[in-house]
Amino acid sequence: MTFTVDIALRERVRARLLERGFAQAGFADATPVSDHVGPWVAAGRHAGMQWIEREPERRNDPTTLLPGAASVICVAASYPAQDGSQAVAAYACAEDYHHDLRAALEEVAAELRAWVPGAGTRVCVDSAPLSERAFAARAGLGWIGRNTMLLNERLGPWMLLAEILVDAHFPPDAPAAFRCGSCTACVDACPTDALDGKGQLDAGRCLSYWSIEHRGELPEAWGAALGHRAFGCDDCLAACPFPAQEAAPSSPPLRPRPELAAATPARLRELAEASFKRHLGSTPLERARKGGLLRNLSWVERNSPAR
Ligand code: B12
Ligand code: SF4
Ligand code: SF4
Repeated sequence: MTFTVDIALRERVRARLLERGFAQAGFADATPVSDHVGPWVAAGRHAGMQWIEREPERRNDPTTLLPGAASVICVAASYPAQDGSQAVAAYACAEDYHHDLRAALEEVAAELRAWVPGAGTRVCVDSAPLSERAFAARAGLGWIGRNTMLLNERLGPWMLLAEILVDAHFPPDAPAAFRCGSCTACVDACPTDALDGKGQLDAGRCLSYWSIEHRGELPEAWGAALGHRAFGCDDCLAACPFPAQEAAPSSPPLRPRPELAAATPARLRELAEASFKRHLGSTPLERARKGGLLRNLSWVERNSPAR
């Protein structure tokens, strides 16, 4: 039988997550969300990301990750916005969030288990096969915009998502309303027409995919399309009118490295060649590995030799 938690305890957990530095925390029922990933994969929009082909329906159902999961506790960690002109995307200018967000969530999950004796938890940070944006939307952290990002008025799209799955039932929060209105700024700003305007992204046309996920050489057209981008792309985030005011600074579980936001391609090459592992191995750039970053930098240098 699933244990049901009262509102006072829910608010205690939320308060702890906010104290621990998350910008937002929300609660969603763990019943499956409708399958968006399956049709997306079937349409071939996942490009070369074969890992997402494996049981895409698992991503909708948290009980495949934690048997008996009844609630998904969703958190957002905010990070400083960039204007899209940088070589490294904003989220990657911090120590690898997988490690630091996980450590902060494990700490709160242990407290939760002490408050709800017998409860089981599982922490998920990006790499778990879970539709993080769909559950974050259900938990009221924001809405899914035309750039497919989870965003809200206060932080815009500049936040990373993570979750604690729990087999106790917490009273859920209300989902946020869709607030994009008639805006299409992100769709118009995408340099490669990767967004269809109806909330679908074609990874095979996305510079974030080509610079981070694609393995091997870049086809000529996509290397040239990278322009100045050595890792990731923020154009469809930077174009967004949200947040209307200055976004929140980094949530404490993220440890920003300002020198990465300011790094020129030449400096990135220097760091990667001196010791990728030591200088960049603890940041999200690790995902592209040394070879992927140097491959991208060669294109960036070719595309804009003056930088
Ligand atoms: C694969 C992946 C990518 C791929 C594909 C991106 C994509 N749009 O699908 C690539 C490599 C291109 C990519 C790029 C980026 N990514 Co990425 N990525 C993922 C990953 C691992 C899986 C996403 C996935 O399943 N995609 C398939 C689509 C079909 O599913 P989906 O993302 O869940 O979103 C759809 C459904 O949720 C559906 N939906 C479901 N329920 C509902 C409910 C409502 C009301 C609505 C309207 C829609 C809806 O609509 C969504 C849009 O199609 C997630 C982590 C995770 N485990 O979820 C991170 C994740 C989505 N990425 C993230 C980030 C930060 C980025 C980049 C900004 C990095 C960068 N600067 O380069 C870019 C942004 C590009 C963009 N506009 O999406 C963050 C996004 C945080 C946020 N605020 O939304 C995530 C959540 C990682 C994290 N833990 O924080 N990413
Ligand atoms: S990340 Fe860049 S290439 Fe990908 S959809 Fe957004 S603007 Fe387009
Ligand atoms: S740029 Fe406009 S359409 Fe795109 S996510 Fe932001 S508000 Fe929504």
